[in-house]
Amino acid sequence: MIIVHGFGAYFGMPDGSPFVMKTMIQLKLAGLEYEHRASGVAKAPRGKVPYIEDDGEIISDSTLIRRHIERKYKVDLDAGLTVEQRAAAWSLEKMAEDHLYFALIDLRWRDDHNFEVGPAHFFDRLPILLRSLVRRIGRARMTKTLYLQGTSRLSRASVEENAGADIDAVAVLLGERQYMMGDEATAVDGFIYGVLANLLVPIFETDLRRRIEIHPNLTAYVERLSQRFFS
Ligand SMILES: N[C@@H](CCC(=O)N[C@@H](CS)C(=O)NCC(=O)O)C(=O)O
Repeated sequence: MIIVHGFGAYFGMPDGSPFVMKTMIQLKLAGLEYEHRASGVAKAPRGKVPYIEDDGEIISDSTLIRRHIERKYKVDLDAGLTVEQRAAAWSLEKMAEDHLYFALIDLRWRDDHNFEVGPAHFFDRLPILLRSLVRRIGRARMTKTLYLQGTSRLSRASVEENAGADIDAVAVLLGERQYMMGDEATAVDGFIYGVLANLLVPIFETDLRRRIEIHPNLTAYVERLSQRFFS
């Protein structure tokens, strides 16, 4: 059986990482069973989750995992899509992964309240004497990543405005459809669901939750996928 290594369940989400949620959904779409483990990044080959173990083979990075399962198990997670639709789905997924996602983590790691109620808990399993030190180091490392990536050089208002435009774009593209690309779920639904569901987590203070909630099609979409994949 395939093992999916992630952070484990946090904040009411099946996993603390939307990338892990993407992989979990894509495995379900491929009809493959898996065991989900809360391993964290300590043994992750690229220092990030998700990574999977499949019959002794270790694959990290959600996109490489998707490619692995499509090749090995001869499934097409975009079955039924035209070449143009596949291109649109890929662009949409990468906008969400490489832009909207960074707003999600910027709002969680940079804001003191959001950090305390959220990512600070990623360190709870550490021995008490080490916990606050490792938590500080972890936050400093993430802050540096966000600075190098560029998002945290913007004001919070600009981060939310830019991410709000992503959310509005997803809402327009979804329209009245059941899934992002039509009546059937495809690969792109994995991350779009993962990131929207995380932005809706009520303990975090962010305008982006309200930005999603003004689009009833988006809240219905998140509810529909929660029911189908994680109920
Ligand atoms: N490109 C990677 C991104 C994965 C990623 O950024 N994972 C985050 C969690 S959402 C992580 O493991 N971060 C830990 C770290 O950077 O130390 C993928 O698609 O799997």
